[in-house]
Amino acid sequence: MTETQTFRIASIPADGVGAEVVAAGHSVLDALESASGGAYRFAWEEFPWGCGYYTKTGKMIADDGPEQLESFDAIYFGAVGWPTVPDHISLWGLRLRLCQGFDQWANVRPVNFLPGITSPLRKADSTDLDWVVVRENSEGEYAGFGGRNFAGRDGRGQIATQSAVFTEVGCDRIMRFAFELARTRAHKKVSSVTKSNAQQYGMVLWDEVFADVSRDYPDVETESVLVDAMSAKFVLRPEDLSVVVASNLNADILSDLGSALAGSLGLAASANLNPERRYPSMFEPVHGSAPDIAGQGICNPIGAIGSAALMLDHLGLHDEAKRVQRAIEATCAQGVLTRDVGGDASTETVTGAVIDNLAG
Ligand code: GGG
Repeated sequence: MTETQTFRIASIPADGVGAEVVAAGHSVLDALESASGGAYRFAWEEFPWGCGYYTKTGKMIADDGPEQLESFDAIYFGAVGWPTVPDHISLWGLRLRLCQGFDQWANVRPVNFLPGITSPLRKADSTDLDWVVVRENSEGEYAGFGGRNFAGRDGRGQIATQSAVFTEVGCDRIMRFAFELARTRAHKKVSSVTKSNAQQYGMVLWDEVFADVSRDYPDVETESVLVDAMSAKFVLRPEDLSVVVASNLNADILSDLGSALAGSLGLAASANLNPERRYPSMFEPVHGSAPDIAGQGICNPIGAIGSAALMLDHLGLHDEAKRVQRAIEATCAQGVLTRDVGGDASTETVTGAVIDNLAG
């Protein structure tokens, strides 16, 4: 008899709809586990961190939170943010603390164009589109450099600075990551995005490193595009894109635009990867905590379930990852959709349909 392989997963539902979508992904993995005939099991441990924890303790995560998470095989995350806690405190206190603390420097955000979902792009059928946004996840505009000074006598003289930090090593590794990814795809192309005409130091370094790294990948088509032009290109020339690599802030904005163009932010999955595998990687839907619909059982679980598929792939369960992705596609094609994508199904109904479709 072969031994059961155990994967230890830390779940952090955090805030708002985070709990609902993490529960959805958890049940999909439970269903896979039950069908695996004992080949593998997921050992889950849930952590109560987030804005509720902050209200009780003044902290978004326990002091020794990172140490508690370090030995897990992966982290499955929901969403962070709640109106009672300033967003910069909740984001820095939890999501960014984990991404930066665990050196998850590559944030992979596939843009999922799914059957049965109407994209606002002009193309009637957008399922032939296939983009991945690769977000530099450790520095850039999110380096956390800056400060506030000079309140002045009347309290109106404040100066705030916020510096972006670009290191040659940071640029080089994210670009090589994007090129390696492009090599695995049908459309072997990397589009690099900056605003290097206006931001003449860090983003010019980014452009120079991109040109250097490109020379090592002559089989991959390249382009460098300014972020404003790239926003227009997402809408007007969508078939021209494959892998898009950008800094922390630019990629965050472009991936939201991409998922809105695919039909809804609720569809978008992501992986915060520590490619060296020294620390656990973290998988989460791109969307936030959506306080306006939290607790109503109507949020879209597809982004979180897609993130669970990315987690399976990372754990080496490649066939299972494909099965989950196919089940997502079948569910959407059947028209079992939450209201953000034009349906009226609940979170639970969509999750149940994905589980039913795992068998297909
Ligand atoms: N699941 C992703 C999430 O909770 N995002 C919250 C957010 O505000 N993110 C902003 C960012 O990561 O830049």
